[in-house]
Amino acid sequence: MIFYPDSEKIEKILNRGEIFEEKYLNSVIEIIQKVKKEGDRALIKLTKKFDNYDLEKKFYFERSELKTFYEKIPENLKVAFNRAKDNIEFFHQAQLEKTFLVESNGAVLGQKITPLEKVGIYVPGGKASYPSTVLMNAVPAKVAGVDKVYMMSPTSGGEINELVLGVAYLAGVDRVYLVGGAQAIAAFAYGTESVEKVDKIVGPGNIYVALAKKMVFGTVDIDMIAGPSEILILADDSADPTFVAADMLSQAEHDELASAITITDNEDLAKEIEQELISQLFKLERRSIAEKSLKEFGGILLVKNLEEGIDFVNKIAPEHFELCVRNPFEYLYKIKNAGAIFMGHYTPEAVGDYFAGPNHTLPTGGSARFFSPLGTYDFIKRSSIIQCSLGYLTKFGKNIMDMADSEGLTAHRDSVKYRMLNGFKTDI
Ligand code: HSO
Ligand code: ZN
Repeated sequence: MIFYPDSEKIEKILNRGEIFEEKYLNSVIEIIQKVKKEGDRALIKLTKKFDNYDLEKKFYFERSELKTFYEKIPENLKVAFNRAKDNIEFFHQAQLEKTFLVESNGAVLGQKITPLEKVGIYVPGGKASYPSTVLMNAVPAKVAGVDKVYMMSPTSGGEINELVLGVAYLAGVDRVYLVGGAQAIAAFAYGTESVEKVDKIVGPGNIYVALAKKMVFGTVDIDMIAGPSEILILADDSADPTFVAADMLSQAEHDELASAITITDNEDLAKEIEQELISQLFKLERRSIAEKSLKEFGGILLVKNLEEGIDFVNKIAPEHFELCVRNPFEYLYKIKNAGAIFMGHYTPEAVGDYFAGPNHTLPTGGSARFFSPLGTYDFIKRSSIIQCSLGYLTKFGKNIMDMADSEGLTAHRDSVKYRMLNGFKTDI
């Protein structure tokens, strides 16, 4: 499991975001067109075909119906999810952007913040149906002031994840449709008789969902294209191999395509982590998934020194990054590309996955180079504001007219000129 900077594995890890498969594209286009044309009828047919579920029995749950699922949640979980919700709310409130006005050269300039009106959240079905993801997607939307939050989640073979529905109530979701796949994304983007068209679609999904989101982008906004989950750990000699191995496995167990890597400059530690991985893997419920993931995209990268390690961190641009070192704050400023940074020996990624407050929807596949975590800024838009006076135009009108002339746009020039000439009539 130990590998070195010159090994082939590095290339594979650096190119991990490129698993976009064109062979799915045609069927996604077909599904989108069908939903656009036939609306609910297409959703009913496709859901029968792909999920073996009859939407005509139950198409969606209204908020009032979701409440019964919330009430059924066992008490210990109710406490945990409520605490997590409060933490997520607190963090995202701190993230809110505000409308502002400033004065510049006598003009009033500003930026007005307006929440999106309607948002659609996609929550995968089956094994990857995580109630924590419902909180992480819906709570920031509500904190940002989104009026309607709708959710789509497929039933797997007619089975409904009741915890997901209960947590949807806790998170403030208004309605849950029992629809999945590319057809769910198309319904959100174009609307059907039963589905209200939304302004933005967020949430993870399989390759069909990801491709469909890419295709409807522009008709609606989307958050990002999320791929398999990843963790990268930078460990120095102070790291505990048991903790490091456990954190690697916590990511590897998500998906066979997940990536779990530790970078260290300490050979003894590397060997100890390897031993720990083997013994902890043995006890894991999802052993076969974690094992495959480690083999394909995981391992321990032994570097000359931590400086070289940090270069790799920034190149890999991981979704989750743990600084398992003695003084994590000494390294923080050197980290340029990472979705979430977990500091020190007592911050396992799971704390962030479930509970602390920052979002667990994070950029994967190296896209932390340019994407940020999901946040309240994803659920608002900005409008700029300008207010001038006659005095302003008297002072700067000539500059503006000269610029308009230089572009040959005389109507632009005249819109300033008329005001300068007639200003005494309108400047009130
Ligand atoms: N690590 C996942 C989130 C998650 N973990 C949900 C557990 N449940 C992607 O960030
Ligand atoms: Zn996780």
